[in-house]
Amino acid sequence: ATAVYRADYQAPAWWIDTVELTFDLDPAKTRVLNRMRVRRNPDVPAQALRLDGDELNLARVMVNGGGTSFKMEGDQLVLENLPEGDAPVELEIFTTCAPAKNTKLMGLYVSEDTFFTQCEAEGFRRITYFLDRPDVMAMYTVTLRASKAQYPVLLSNGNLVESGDLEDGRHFAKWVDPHKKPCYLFALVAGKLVAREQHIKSRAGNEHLLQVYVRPGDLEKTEHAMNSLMHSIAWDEARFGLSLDLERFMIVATSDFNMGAMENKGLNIFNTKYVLANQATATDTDYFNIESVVGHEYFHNWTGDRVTCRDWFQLSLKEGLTVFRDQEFSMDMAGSASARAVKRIDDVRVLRTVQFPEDAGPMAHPVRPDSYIEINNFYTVTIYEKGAEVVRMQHNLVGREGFARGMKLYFERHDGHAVTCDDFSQAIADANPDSPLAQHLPQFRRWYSQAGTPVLKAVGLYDAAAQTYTLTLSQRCAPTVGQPEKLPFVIPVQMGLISASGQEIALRLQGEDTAQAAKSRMLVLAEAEQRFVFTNVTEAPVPSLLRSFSAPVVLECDFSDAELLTLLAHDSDPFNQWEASQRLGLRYALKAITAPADAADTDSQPGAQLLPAAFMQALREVLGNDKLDAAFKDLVLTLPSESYIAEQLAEVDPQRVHAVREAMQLQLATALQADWEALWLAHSDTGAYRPDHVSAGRRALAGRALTMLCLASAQSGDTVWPGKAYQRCKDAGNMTDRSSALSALIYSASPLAAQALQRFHALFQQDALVLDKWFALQGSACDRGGNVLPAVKTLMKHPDFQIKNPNRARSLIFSFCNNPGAFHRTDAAGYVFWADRVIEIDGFNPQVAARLARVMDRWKKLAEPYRTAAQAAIERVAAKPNLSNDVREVITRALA
Ligand code: BAL
Ligand code: ZN
Repeated sequence: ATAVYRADYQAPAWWIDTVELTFDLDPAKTRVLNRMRVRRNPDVPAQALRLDGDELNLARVMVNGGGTSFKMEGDQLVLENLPEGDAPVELEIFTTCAPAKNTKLMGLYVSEDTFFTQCEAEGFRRITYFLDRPDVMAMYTVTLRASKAQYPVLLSNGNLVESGDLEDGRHFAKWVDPHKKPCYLFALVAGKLVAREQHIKSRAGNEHLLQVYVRPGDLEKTEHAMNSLMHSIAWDEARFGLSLDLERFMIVATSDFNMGAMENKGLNIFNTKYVLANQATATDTDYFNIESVVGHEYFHNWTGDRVTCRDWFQLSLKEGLTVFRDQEFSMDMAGSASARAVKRIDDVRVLRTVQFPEDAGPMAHPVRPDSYIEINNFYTVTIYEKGAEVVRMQHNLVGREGFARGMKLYFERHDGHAVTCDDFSQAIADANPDSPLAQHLPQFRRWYSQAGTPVLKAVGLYDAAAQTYTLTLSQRCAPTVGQPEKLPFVIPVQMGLISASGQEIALRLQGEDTAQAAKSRMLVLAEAEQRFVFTNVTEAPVPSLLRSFSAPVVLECDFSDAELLTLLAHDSDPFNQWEASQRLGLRYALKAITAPADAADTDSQPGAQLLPAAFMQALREVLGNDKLDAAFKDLVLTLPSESYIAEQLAEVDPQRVHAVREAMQLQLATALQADWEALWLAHSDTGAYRPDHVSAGRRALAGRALTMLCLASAQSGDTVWPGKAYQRCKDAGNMTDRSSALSALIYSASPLAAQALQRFHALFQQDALVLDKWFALQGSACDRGGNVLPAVKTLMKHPDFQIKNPNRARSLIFSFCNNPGAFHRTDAAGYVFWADRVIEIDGFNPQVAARLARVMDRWKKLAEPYRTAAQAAIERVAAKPNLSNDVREVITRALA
């Protein structure tokens, strides 16, 4: 496998203007007739036409209706003798493929007797020979032919223009997509499906048909997805003036899918996980995820489909922007300021616990990478979530209205084209010439080119005599793979100053005539170090920095405990209120973890008081504060995760981290027992189920209270709370309450857990998505003396476990491997299990295997004996011949 470099980009030597595809669908052998009209790109020196293919059987090639010479070079079909000149050439290629044998789930495959496609990034070449690159955009006409009894529904992109019966019980459907598109957006679906339908009229007065296709029996679980789609359409019109450009918009759900969902033009294909929901089977989180993913795929219709990427190095052009859009959509749907903050906190938690480690590890890459071996490995949290943060900073630097103007200009300039990340930021800046973004644009673009998480250091100095407060901001960024030196970033720092009594202080920088009315403002750090002097500051303030997480950086600031308690109690920015609780929790965890060994042995024992009284009191006040939302309280009471704590350490003993965090949990459970009981009483009856943010918050807090009460009971030997949890597992009217009660029993190692698990399984054995939860709960269980791995191995033999189904593999294997306390064992058995599964899964689905391989990214930080054992496991995978490019790239980077 060889690397591809961004610097090597060249425009295609040929264009494909039109494509007519005819499919004779058969699981064993599908015949594909591909008629293309191609022409030379006059801007590029004449070259042979090189078409990409992968695992295809080539039967015939014709040019302008006659035979032609061709040759194969690797997987490419090379046509060297095409007619000279600018005239279009008619090319006809006839191939066959074997969808039933396609376990990679890329290209055309079969799932539960239904045909599906997945073409992004390079799956179309597994369907037919093509210029499989996003900058070749063509008009598609697609005819599907198949047995009418077995495949009554035949779908492809665009509009259905003709359908009818054929001989021998077969039928056909012909689809024309009115928009040109890159081949990665092609899709077809054929099978026994039913649809929920909705006719809508857009603001512009156009009629559209919306359809959500699922397997018969699942129709009643599609209402939320349909509502989410309608909300997405209305939101994009209202916020960005972007309307649906198709008569028909379809979503189809499949239970075998490598990703979450896919934005194929007009025919989105979804993992069932992000479509199906009713209150009995889906949790609040599922409901919110469905809304977010339906939104994400729909928003791609403009940011991705209408304007696409020039090459795959520009992937974040569409993904970062579309994640930003779906985050904004979810926040706008959430409504209240508090609910918006909860969503922001959730997003930042993902960024910090998954993307920051990626940016510091062997797979670190810029938001716009410079090279890759396997593009599938670059559908990462850096491209998606950090990419969204980079778009968010641009939004913040030009303001909400300015960003809308920038988007308008972006579409005016680039609609129908394949463009770059630079084109995007240029449009946003050009639409806002007086903004700090325009002022700093070349430097701002370092967010796209430099990998790594910058550290923002803040030092405040109060001068009581001069009544000034000097804030010195500086930045640094550690070297990453291939990038030893980093130049300063442009860092927007939203901030405020708070008095010891909790008042917001008016912000007036030296040289300004008057204080700004707003008590929160944005500073822009563009140098390695800058000083900001605030005047008329009458008492020593506590700085509230990086409000709403205004830049994806690590903030280093020498806050005292008292200052953090002030922020927790009084900051008007809810993100920073929460952040203060996390800094304190992290501080006490790190103190206990790094304490000398003899002290450590006692500190992490049950009953150890690792969290000081003042912090406990502050948490008690948060729990009792009627003005705070339940969801927010739940987040404040969530300790930093083991993996987040581990990231802060130079050398990690995962069992020590686990023990300390568990000791802290136990302290929260026992010391706040009366508070948890009061919360349970106040929140456990959530009434009729509605998946709105307020009642979801109440359920989340009730679930946490129950978990804490079961944990405290395990300590005291009391059986009342486990009994209540068991009862809730039996009687709950919704999946959120049921699964959180089950989780409470498992987490507290209650003797009732096994029975509850058994009942849960019996109740839901027909529901694949709920069974995924059942497996996941056990794979992510809190480890007690190494009990999780044997349980996982037993579950691998369960009749409901199917390793080839990505959702099921993720639910058990990935849950276990991402469960630090269970995975990192002194006997290395977790690593042996990991290596075996990576090798096994790579044999049939490299994309999923490579994701699992990433679990070991941070192995070099491990203390002994974990480090040596991890290395041995990774080397064992590396030594396996015939590894896929996907896994090979991840493993090679890990060992480098
Ligand atoms: N484009 C791949 C799936 C997604 O990001 O929507
Ligand atoms: Zn996307």
